[in-house]
Amino acid sequence: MTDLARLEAELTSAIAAADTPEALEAVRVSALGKQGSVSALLKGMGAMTPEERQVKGPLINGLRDRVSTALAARKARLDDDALNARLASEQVDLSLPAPARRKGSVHPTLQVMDELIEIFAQMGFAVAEGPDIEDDWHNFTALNFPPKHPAREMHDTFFFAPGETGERKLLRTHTSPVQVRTMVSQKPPIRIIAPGRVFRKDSDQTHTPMFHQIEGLVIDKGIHMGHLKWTLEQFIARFFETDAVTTRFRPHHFPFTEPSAELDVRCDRSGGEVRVGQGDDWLEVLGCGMVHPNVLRQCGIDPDEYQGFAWGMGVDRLAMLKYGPPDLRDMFAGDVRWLEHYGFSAFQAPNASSGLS
Ligand code: 2NL
Repeated sequence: MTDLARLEAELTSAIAAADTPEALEAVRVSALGKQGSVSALLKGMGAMTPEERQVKGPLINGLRDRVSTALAARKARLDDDALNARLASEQVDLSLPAPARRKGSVHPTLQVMDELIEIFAQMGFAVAEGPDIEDDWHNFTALNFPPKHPAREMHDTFFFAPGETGERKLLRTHTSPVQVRTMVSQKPPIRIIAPGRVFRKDSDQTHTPMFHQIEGLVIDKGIHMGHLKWTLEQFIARFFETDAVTTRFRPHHFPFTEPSAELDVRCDRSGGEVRVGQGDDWLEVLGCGMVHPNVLRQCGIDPDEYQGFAWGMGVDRLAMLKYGPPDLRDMFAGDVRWLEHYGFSAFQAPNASSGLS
């Protein structure tokens, strides 16, 4: 038996005998490590005559290749065995009953989302949806945000890396692109609400990088601020379940509406929580306005023929107001104890006959 054949036989049996990853690694180091037996043979080739190297080179390289292959195969086998052992010891019995206390519940945000959808459905609005990943045109340009305008930065947008065409996709910063898509694809009259997740690069006590919005849009002939005021006051009375709603429209600015306003409702904060329908404080509920003629034009609607109003509101904030979870960040922590406390039964979805909440 040649020295090479003997070394190969030794290494092969050492590899087969290694029964832990550590033992196998020790064999690898003893053969292919810096001071390893096979490495020494490879180094030795430098000192050979060309003739000798022509004969021994292929033998040594062949040995190195076979040892590497055997090490890799053994490693795969040991990893497999380790995984199988773990799977066997960590078995989960899926037939076990769930603990009685851990029943699922409906998150306050989605409960309020359902209430809002129910209210507007009764008023004749259809629900429209669109993608979370949007392009610059639907999220900004069509909504009358001028190019490079700081308002784009104000929205703290999450941008994706530019694609092959150089276009940067983004996570929608509001649900308005859903209304844009509706205006582009449908003829007026339009009466829709767009509920959904929106994303802004913002995180502190009162902001989370993902939150929920519902926006609404009405487009028809002869639409004016009176329609906006009546619709939103009706909505607020139903949502806060009181007839005693007093509202206040404060002038505001949005690029996509003109005129624009923020809508406050009269409330009472003296008892620690907010009560709508009494008191002499004000609670900001939503932003709204008449759809800007530039937005109508961008979406292929003639502003001389059609007018519209739109509004938008934060659903998580409304859920906190109505159902009292105090900290916005807890809303998305996924803590089952929190959900047990603030969650709703899935069997009590809001509907017209049994009441909203
Ligand atoms: C807010 C304010 C608002 C809109 C959203 C809108 C959409 C289109 C055209 C015109 Cl397509 N307007 N949406 C209008 C006014 C206010 O949201 O404070 N949201 C949380």
